[in-house]
Amino acid sequence: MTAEPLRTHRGVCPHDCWDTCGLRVTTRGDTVIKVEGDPDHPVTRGFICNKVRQYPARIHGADRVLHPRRRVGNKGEGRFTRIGWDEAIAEIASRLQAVIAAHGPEAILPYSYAGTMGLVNSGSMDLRFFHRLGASRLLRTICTGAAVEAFRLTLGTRIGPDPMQTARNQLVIVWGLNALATNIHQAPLLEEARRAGARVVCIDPFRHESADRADWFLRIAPGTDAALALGMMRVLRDEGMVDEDYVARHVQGWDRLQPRLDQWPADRVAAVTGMQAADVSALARLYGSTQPSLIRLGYGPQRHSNSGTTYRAIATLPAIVGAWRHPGGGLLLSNSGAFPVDHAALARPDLLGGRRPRAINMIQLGDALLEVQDPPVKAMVVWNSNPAAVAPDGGAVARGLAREDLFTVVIDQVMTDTCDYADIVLPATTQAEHLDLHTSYWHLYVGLNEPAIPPLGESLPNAEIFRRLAAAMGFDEPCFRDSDEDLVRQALGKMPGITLERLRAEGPVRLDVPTDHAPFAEGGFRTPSGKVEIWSDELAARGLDPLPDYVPPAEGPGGSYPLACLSPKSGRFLNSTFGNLEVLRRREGGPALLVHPDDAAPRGIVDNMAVRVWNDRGECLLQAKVSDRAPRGTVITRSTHWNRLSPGGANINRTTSQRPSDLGGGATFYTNMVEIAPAAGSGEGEAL
Ligand SMILES: Nc1nc2c(c(=O)[nH]1)N[C@H]1C(S)=C(S)[C@@H](COP(=O)(O)OP(=O)(O)OC[C@H]3O[C@@H](n4cnc5c(=O)[nH]c(N)nc54)[C@H](O)[C@@H]3O)O[C@H]1N2
Ligand SMILES: Nc1nc2c(c(=O)[nH]1)N[C@H]1C(S)=C(S)[C@@H](COP(=O)(O)OP(=O)(O)OC[C@H]3O[C@@H](n4cnc5c(=O)[nH]c(N)nc54)[C@H](O)[C@@H]3O)O[C@H]1N2
Ligand code: SF4
Ligand SMILES: [Mo]
Repeated sequence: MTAEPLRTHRGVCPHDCWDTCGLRVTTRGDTVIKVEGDPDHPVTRGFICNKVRQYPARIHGADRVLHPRRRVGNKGEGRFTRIGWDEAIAEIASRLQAVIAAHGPEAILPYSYAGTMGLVNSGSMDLRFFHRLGASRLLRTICTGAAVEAFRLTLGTRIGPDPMQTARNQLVIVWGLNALATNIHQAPLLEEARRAGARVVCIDPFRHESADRADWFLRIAPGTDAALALGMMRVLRDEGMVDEDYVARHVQGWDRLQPRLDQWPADRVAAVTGMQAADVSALARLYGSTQPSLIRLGYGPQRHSNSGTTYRAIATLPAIVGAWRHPGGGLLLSNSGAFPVDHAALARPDLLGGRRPRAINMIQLGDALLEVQDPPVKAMVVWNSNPAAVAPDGGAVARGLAREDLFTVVIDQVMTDTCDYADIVLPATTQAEHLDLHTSYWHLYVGLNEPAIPPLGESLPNAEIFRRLAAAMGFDEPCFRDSDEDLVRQALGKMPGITLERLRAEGPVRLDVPTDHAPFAEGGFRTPSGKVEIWSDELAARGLDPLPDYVPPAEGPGGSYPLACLSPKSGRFLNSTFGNLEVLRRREGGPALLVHPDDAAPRGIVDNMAVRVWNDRGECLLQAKVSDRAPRGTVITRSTHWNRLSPGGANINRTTSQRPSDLGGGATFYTNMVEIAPAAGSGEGEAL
């Protein structure tokens, strides 16, 4: 028998990751044997992370869902039997119709996030279905809720410089971002900048792998960045380092901020942030005297109760020194606003037909399932997300999902923690098996993912599953018959010059943005005034503080729990995705907790000891790593491990809270005070 020939296919990584890599997928017959970085993708440049290099094991793994399944055991138990597609779709349609008849469509809750970022399989046919249904709306806040709102209010959008121009800067402040873990193509760009003479500063509570590469690591107490930003602005003002011309033309409210800056001398900033006063002043002087400069802001500092106003303060900084004048300079959080994707054409909110269903914040899923009435949530459809593992207050989420009177459908590729609670599990295709279109929230390229193999088993793309559900519900609008290619064309409708055919022929296409891109060199912010709105008329009208300020995090030292707990991302997982792959779990070495020696010693905690981590919300077991990489008073665990694969069946989200951030209703995973102690019966060297 002769072996089938090897073939390569052009793909795009679907994951919720800054890099949106171009992929080269190698197949033999219907098997994916290798996934590599596309050498021709200008940003990917032939390398990808170790996670997606394991994609063949994910596609062809033993826990892949290949057929629709119906639950036979108790909720949470994870026992299912195979059923056919027709039976599954008919059962779902009749259960949803029964819920609508008894409680109205708002008793149905869609729950999705960014398992795939593809525009065909996320935010298109799926949302059409729920809009037509009139189901409750989901506020998708779990990742960027506060930042989106803060940037909308302050800059009007999320657009920054082209990250490929990072090396043009003489100073790069990497603020709450661990590039080597979460944004691996940013790391070589920072090295390139350093080789060209730039200084790289890292501001983080966690001395992580990327902090080791910075020229200057500044440790900051969690949730205190607004104090630093205000203190920096005060030094800039007092020492005459403000770009008065830029501020006069393009900033609203600098004058009104002055009394507030008066309150932030460097020694007060130091007392709040735990930094040295001299470092606060030195950082401000460096920032005020170095151009071009870039603040590369991550999402970590934004997972706090006060992060809306914090991100307003940080977003103000580059305008004060005129950093936006320079190509490659200014502030880069996200470039998602740069892509004119026609979301309305995809999601068709007009199918609501004038109805305005209630909104449920996805970070309050526990409350939504346990407490919300009028109507209560009686049915939930989950796709592109694994809330049992990633949503905060995981104990409440698990209790809600365990409700016998809740009808739950989960669409996924593998049997996740959430699938364990499903009544029906539907099998989704992976990126190797479907067509999709991708933009990035970091770089400026659009890419088309071509399927490399046919769908495995009976799996189907999300878009097709929602087409079938729509037909079963009797929705006869033509938009429910749009093909995947139609959806790609609709998404591209407002991107002149970028077509499906061109993407197929050429591979990744750059947005029509010059290399010398300096989006706000001449102002033109997308706010009502066209300026950076330090003073926000909208916030004033809403009765909120119109100026950025430092507000202490909602849970702080002095309460019942003494230690702040951060759970930033691991380089080996993508949120909970890949958390089931043996090879990556082995490399990660199990769920661990970094504890500063001064916090470990008084509690009798030694290296490798099993520790219990708890607060009023819940608890989990982790393995202590005594290390000064964690600051005194803060413990750090990398996320997100599966509950099912964690000791005691619980991960760190048993302790995190459903409290929304000050602006935008965002998640506050990192405002989380806990206590820790040796786990009962644990001894030195005992592995979990
Ligand atoms: N390998 C990998 N890559 C990923 C992901 C993944 O799970 N794994 N997830 C993807 C997703 S969904 C996202 S949103 C991005 C996120 O990308 P990042 O923003 O890099 O990720 P985080 O881990 O949320 O936080 C980054 C840093 O913020 C720090 N931090 C926490 N609190 C504070 C604070 O109060 N102040 C300051 N200055 N720093 C603070 C943390 O210690 C951490 O080092 O990464 C994406 N890329
Ligand atoms: N403690 C703690 N918790 C956190 C965070 C943290 O830093 N600390 N980070 C938060 C952040 S930033 C985010 S963005 C969220 C992430 O939350 P989620 O978006 O829920 O991310 P994942 O855990 O990766 O789950 C995505 C699921 O979608 C599935 N999937 C992938 N592709 C497809 C597809 O094509 N079709 C279907 N149907 N399913 C698919 C995957 O198999 C996976 O089970 O987690 C949050 N949770
Ligand atoms: S997860 Fe991120 S770094 Fe890894 S291949 Fe995907 S886009 Fe690239
Ligand atoms: Mo995220």
